[in-house]
Amino acid sequence: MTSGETDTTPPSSPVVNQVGDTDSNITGKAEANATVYAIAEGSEIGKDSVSQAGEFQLYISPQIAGTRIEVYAMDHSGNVSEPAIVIVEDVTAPGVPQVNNVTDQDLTVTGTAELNSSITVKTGLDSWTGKANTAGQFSVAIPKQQAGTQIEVTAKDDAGNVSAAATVIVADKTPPAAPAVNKVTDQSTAVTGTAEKGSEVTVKIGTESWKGTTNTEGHFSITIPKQKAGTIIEVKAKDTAGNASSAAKFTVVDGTPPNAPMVNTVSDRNLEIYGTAEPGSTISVRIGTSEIGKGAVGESGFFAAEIHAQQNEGTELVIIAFDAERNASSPTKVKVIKGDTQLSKLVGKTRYTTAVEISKRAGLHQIQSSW
Ligand SMILES: [Ca+2]
Ligand SMILES: [Ca+2]
Ligand SMILES: [Ca+2]
Repeated sequence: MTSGETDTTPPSSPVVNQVGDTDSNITGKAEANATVYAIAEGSEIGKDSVSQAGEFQLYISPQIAGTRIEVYAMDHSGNVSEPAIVIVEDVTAPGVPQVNNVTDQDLTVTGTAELNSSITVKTGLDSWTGKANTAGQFSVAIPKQQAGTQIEVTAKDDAGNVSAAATVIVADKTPPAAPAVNKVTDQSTAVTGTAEKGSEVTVKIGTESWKGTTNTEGHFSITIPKQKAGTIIEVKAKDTAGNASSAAKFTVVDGTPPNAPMVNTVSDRNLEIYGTAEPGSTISVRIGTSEIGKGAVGESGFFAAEIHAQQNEGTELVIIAFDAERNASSPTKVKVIKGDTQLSKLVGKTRYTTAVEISKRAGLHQIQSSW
């Protein structure tokens, strides 16, 4: 510019570098020694002098992404360039999403994140996506996850900036299955069975209870005092998250064998074996292991077990009582003796037969001559 001449030529438009929404300056190139200023929404937001080398750096407070900034250059004569237009870029990642608790029963991951952001839910190699609504709420459908699974949730804005991940661990809300319990008899001093590995098992009888823990294979054995047959026992398992199973309910069974039967003398003329045993039990008469007769024991405890044939003198009979649970008594062994011929002669006499019957059923071995 020569002195005396009036400069009426405006500078060319500045060349402006991209501006991000975190930037606190605008840089670029413009006519040397000009002044550059930036205008956003009608207000000046910054101003700088261009260096001899034609470079500028004007300070601004960071602008919201999408803001349109016009940058002008003005020379010493007050000529103003056409504006350079720059739209503030979104370079800010959304904040970490807030994620609600997720349980192993849930089919969604819910929470809040940056409005309209895209949500990614990730477990290991699997991922599912959704979108935050205009209020920032999201609900992303997922398949049920196992308790303890780590879930990562990120939000991505439209510019592709991804938030840091929120991490949640899937909580256990699933109760264990009811324990499988082995038979408990009135002889048992422990309740045994299987339940969920690592669960706590409680045995409840009336108002009392006993606790134990399953081992790594799920087995448990909980010591209890002996219970009467017919007692109701309930067994529950509780996982480490405190979820309790339904109760396995069962009855203590009779595991006590009857006492060995008391058996009257048996002669080679007998077709019935008489004696006493546990009321309600069943009598089996055997030779060796083969059954030759049986009978029921009445309420009074007496029995008359029919055998299918008279046995020879010297034959060893084995008499066993079984209770309703088929618990077997120890065997009573009797040897068949020679019958009393005198008595057998008199069998026809009603009075005598009656007396014999009464005596036999009373468990007497000898007939008293009371007639
Ligand atoms: Ca952003
Ligand atoms: Ca569980
Ligand atoms: Ca019994």
